[in-house]
Amino acid sequence: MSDTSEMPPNTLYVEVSGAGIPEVDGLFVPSEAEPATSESGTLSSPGYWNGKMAWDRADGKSARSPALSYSNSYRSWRICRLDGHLAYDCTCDDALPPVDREWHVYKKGVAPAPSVTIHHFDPRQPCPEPNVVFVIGGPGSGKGTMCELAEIQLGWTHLSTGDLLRAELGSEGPQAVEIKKYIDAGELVPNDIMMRLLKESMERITRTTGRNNFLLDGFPRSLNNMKGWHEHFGGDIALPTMLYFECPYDELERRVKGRAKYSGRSDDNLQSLRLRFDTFKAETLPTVDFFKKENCCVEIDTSQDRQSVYAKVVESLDRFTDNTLAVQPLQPRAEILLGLKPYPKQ
Ligand code: UP5
Ligand code: MG
Repeated sequence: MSDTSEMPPNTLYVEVSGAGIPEVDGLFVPSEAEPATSESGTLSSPGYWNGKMAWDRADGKSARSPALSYSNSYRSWRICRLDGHLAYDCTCDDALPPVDREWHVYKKGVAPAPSVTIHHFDPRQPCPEPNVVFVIGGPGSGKGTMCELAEIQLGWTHLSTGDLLRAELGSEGPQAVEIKKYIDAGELVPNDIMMRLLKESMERITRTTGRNNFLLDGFPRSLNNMKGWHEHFGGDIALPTMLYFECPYDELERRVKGRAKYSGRSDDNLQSLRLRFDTFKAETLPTVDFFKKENCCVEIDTSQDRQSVYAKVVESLDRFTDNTLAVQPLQPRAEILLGLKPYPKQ
């Protein structure tokens, strides 16, 4: 694993699609505008404007510097056209230009409306390598709960392979029928589907948010999955660490029965649970043995209470976790996941 988590997401790539203003497309780098007083009276410093980061076009073609910056007066992020006039804006207080919502087209009259995608990394360059930790355990062993906590509290990105598959089902994509067949039978979906979903998600997240610490919840489920991993992510890269959640079957059954009352999952019933557990023993445990032999497995007893389990997870992720996030107070959702506050009524 490479420690690219230290790499600040300071390069933005703006991509306009539809009938937008294509001249706005391109790579943006931290602004070198001379310190000046902005329209709201805030004194800027190099690379900053109105107290937030600001960018210039990398090709220097814009008549205005910074060409992408925040306006305090309008409380919005703004991207300029080459002539310096406004092209797109997005009203919000976000610290960085938002990458997860539509930007407003400043001058209407273009139809259909374009959408602007901001990549934190130039998509023409290879995507920075992800830092990956695998999280494996039986159905109901607490993978989703602990990964969600690590996402909220520690800034890791939680990617549940099961959730990726369910999202694909929900979107009724071309492979939805095939995926449903495997999930309902408690069997593993073929490698090519799983690898495509994983690779696309990780790249999209890193390129648009700059985040590249990933917890892969529920992967690898089999030695065959590991083969697919090496084929798609390279055979030479170091083996990721695996967190293995050990929990006895009776406890798994008790938890999944409890979750079935509200989860809406088609596989949260006793029959599917037994099939999933059989698949886990037959297919997944051999991968755990493999990681143990390679000295890359951290075993955690997850039959313990949530707070004890979480403390072990924090310790295991310590090396790649942003220290400033690690010491922040518990978020309200984290208090619920840790059992310190009740779940909201469904
Ligand atoms: N809970 C959690 N921790 C607790 C604790 N310490 N003490 C007390 N209670 C605790 O937890 C389950 C329940 O237990 C929750 O109610 C929680 O509050 C409580 P959860 O965190 O949801 O457990 P998790 O391990 O995530 O259980 P899940 O059922 O999601 O695991 P599965 O591995 O079975 O499900 P997944 O969604 O990963 O996969 C579903 C299917 O997708 C598979 O069966 C397979 O068909 C397919 N799939 C593939 O084919 N390939 C893949 O790579 C991935 C999935
Ligand atoms: Mg889960």
